[in-house]
Amino acid sequence: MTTDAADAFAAAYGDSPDGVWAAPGRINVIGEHTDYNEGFVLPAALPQTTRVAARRRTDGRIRLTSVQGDCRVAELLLAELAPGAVPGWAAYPAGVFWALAQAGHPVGGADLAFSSDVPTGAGLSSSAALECATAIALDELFALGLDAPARALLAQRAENDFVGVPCGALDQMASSCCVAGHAFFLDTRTLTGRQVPLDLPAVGLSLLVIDTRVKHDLGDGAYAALRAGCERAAELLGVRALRDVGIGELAAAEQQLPAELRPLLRHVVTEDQRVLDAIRLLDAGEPRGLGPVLTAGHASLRDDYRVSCPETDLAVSAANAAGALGARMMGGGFGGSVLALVDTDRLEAVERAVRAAFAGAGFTDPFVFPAVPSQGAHRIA
Ligand code: GAF
Repeated sequence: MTTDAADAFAAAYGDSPDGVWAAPGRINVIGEHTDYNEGFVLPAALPQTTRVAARRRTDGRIRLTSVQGDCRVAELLLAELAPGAVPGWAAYPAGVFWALAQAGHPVGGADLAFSSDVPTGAGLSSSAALECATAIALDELFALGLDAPARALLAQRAENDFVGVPCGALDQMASSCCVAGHAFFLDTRTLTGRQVPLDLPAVGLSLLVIDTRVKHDLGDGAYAALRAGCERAAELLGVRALRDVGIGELAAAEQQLPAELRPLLRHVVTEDQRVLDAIRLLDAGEPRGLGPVLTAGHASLRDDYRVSCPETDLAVSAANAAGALGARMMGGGFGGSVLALVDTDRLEAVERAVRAAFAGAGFTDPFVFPAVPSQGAHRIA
């Protein structure tokens, strides 16, 4: 099987790879900013993937190239990898080598060539796709025998400790562990979960992704500040994480916090409840009921967590006004993508209405595509 990553590999290194692997971006049906509060999430993998063609080396050298990164080759030494030392996109795969080595796994060097169609900075986990593709490739090249959750946690460690972004486990667990045709209900405290069938086309529904093209950057400090605010709130409340505040205890807990931390608590507690509501609806065969849950999630991210922006707000209101059952922004926020639940026969009308609203507001034309729940990281050649 020939792939764009294998072609890039041949062009960069003049040979063929030992194998080619792919890891997807993700949507998140509901459960935003709950993962680092040890709460619940409900992602599904996208068909868009990052592919990596890879060949094992035994001399500790690492060569990295990417079609989207101008095909220049970055050369690194495994023994010299250190947090903060690798600039740009190469930090993500380099971080995975580092995390594996730190955990005592016998990895050597490797030549890798990447190609990706996961939109970057769009709240669709392009970074996790890059990390998880690297993790599965190295796992198999060096016969490490890891399972999908273990690879996800090493990828998260790469992002936390090597790249320096204090993300939770949502993105890497989704990219590694999702199953085609399903959403993945995950408890991020216990890292246990279950695959929930999500065959929306069978009931005349579709999930639409609206990438506003407003690029977000989790490394710019705002995400870390929100996480620190949640941790401070948990400390003041005397709980391990905000996950431990039940919805029935919310009003009393708010009174124990300074005003600026109350909205963070409100979002996290109500968002965990929305994930449980979504699961109940899916288990009961009532997927249309997800619509209001999504829109309530957006209001909470906009008004309490304050990670929305004019473009995501407009995408949500325009989609809903055009007949979407519900919509919300996804991911870290400050830009990125909106997910809308739409009757399949209204897809075109909703897309048209959102584009027209963006044009009217003078915003960049959004990139709109249907989300089809797809396979987590796997080998393709
Ligand atoms: C980003 C982070 F990487 C995730 O861990 C998660 O916190 C998400 O923002 C918000 O739900 O994607």
